[in-house]
Amino acid sequence: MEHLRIDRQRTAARIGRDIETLSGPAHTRDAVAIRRYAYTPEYAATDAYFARELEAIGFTVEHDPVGTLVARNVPKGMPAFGIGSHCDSNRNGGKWDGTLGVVMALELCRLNGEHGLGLPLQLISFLEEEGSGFGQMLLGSRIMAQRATEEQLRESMFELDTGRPFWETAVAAGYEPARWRESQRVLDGLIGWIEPHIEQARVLQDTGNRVGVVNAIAGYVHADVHVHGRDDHAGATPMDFRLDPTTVVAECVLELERLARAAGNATVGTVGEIEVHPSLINAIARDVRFSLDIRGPRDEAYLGVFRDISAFAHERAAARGMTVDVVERQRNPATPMDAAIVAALEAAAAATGEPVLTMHSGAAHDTMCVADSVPTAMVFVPCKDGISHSPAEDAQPEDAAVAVEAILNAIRALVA
Ligand code: HGY
Ligand code: MN
Ligand code: MN
Repeated sequence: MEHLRIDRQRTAARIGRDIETLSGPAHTRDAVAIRRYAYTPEYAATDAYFARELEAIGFTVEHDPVGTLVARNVPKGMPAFGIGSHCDSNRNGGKWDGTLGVVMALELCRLNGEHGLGLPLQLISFLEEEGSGFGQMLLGSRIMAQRATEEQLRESMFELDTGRPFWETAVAAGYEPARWRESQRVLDGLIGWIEPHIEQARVLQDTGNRVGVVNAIAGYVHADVHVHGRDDHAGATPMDFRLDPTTVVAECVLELERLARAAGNATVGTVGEIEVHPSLINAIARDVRFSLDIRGPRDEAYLGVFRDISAFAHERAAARGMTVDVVERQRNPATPMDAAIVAALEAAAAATGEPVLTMHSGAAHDTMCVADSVPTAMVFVPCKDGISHSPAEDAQPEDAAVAVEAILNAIRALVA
């Protein structure tokens, strides 16, 4: 099949315009970072932007029972090729993470019409990929892949801003979480899925490549460690009489670093959240909660780190006369991409004439959940110095345009 060369300048300009629009004040709850998440006006404004743009080019737009956007140019259940990502953001987010993927998918839908390709397409913009609303990453795609239970959805997920249960918040926003199981039907009939995304690391930049073809996504485990001590006077309590939970946290943070390094295999461990109660300068803490985010391309390696740091926390707390609870939030296994889709992307990306690299993703993506039932792969766009989950995140629409051309041609080959 002849490679279709698109007008990359026009595509880059449209992508740049979409990204700038979606970085405006109506689309973020923060003046510096991009901050938008499920069931907020800013998220609704962004979702509505995509719905309008897609309806304007003849797509029907719906939402699954919890609010994931689904747009089609063919009737439900008919074979289609899936494209998309997420447009919610990290609470300290940048313009590009997730949103660029949905914008690129929208641009693919535009080009499909303009070039009269007639490709059957289904665009998905997943709810709550970042977990910024409820602390639950990949929530929309886990619901679609049925990687959550009704009990979890009803009982153990709470809005970070208000403490309100997820279920109640979804209902108040006009959705029907009771029908959450029907969300899996969205994936029916999909012959493949490609998620465009910024790399969120600096391999493409440092190796001079313009397109990344992702062949595997690292797995992860998320958990909270609650250390229980005793609140006491900071001045009057002698050092020997203290049950200070912050000492256990300090030892665990350094031990996690040691364990992750020792595990090798690109294993990483992060303590991103530390919550001290009562958090007063002149009071010894009573309780401290800290988060664990442990990942890697080999499940046994990072899960081994999770096992060892949990044991370490218990051992160090006991040695200091305190107790610990380790509560797992969720886990998603390391996920290989589909070889045929990876090969089609490699061929199409090579045909763009730009340098291409096949690589794995250290970041998690909704594609991990789609992969259960649909052949999947991802395409990375370089991002400046690998910075992400930061307002300093930056990427080039011109690079995204090359990736769009590659994906369009790969889908043409896969659907033919
Ligand atoms: O954290 C992640 O891997 C994703 O960016 N939410
Ligand atoms: Mn993302
Ligand atoms: Mn992210």
